Amino acid sequence: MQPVLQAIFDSILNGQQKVTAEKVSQALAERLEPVEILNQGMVGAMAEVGRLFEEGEYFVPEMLIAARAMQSGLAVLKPRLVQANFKPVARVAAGTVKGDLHDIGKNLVCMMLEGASFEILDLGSDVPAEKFVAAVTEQGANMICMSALLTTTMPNMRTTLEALKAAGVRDRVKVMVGGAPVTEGWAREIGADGYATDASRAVALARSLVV
Ligand code: B12
Repeated sequence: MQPVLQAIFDSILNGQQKVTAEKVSQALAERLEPVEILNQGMVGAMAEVGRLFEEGEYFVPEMLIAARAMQSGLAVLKPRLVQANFKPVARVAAGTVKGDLHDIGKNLVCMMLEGASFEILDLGSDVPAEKFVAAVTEQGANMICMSALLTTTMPNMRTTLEALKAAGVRDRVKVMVGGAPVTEGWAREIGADGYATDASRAVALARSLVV
């Protein structure tokens, strides 16, 4: 790995917010591709944080400060991932489902979609089904992106799909799901329109769903 990418990786593992932001700026100044910085330096580091947590070397506070460092790096990267967009392709309501506070992956999906000319209504994290429904009925969203990082919150994706049906608006929206524990099979089982493993594939999927 390039030294600056290694430095970004290490600074996220160590939860150094300021260093992460500085090193991401440095990598951009060195003309590294934003997507390379993101995938190798940053997303790779979060996967390592997850591994350390599983092995009992990291605990929630370490995960939290690593996540903050990741967010500070993403703030620097965002303008380069999101280019000026013109006519929106679709209006996307995005959120992490009820009970789930993990928002880094959802934020990345939003950034990449925004860069691909989708209009984003970011509903945040811990989003109840009614809020997704209201985004469709009151704000005219025609696509929904639901993220879940916990096996215990995945069923809330199904709850949202059921609420959309109950409100009579299921056929007005395309529903995409994702997050580490989510699979293609799960997406099919709950009746979502699509699933993607990462933010770049989420863009390709979203494009295929709007045409
Ligand atoms: C950072 C982190 C946290 C932070 C979150 C901070 C934040 N603002 O997000 C904090 C410290 C708050 C946290 C808390 C908890 N966490 Co946590 N956390 C993580 C960690 C290390 C990284 C997650 C992350 O950001 N990954 C990086 C992003 C970029 O990846 P991603 O989210 O998967 O998103 C990508 C794709 O999945 C996809 N995608 C995501 N969303 C969507 C949506 C759509 C529509 C599409 C198409 C694609 C898509 O695209 C994204 C970009 O490529 C993971 C480990 C892991 N390997 O995932 C554990 C992990 C998810 N956490 C875990 C646990 C257990 C918890 C806690 C319960 C711990 C506790 N005892 O309190 C709490 C739960 C809090 C809650 N109610 O939500 C477990 C979950 C286990 C399980 N099977 O359910 C994991 C897997 C750790 C582990 N190995 O055990 N956590």
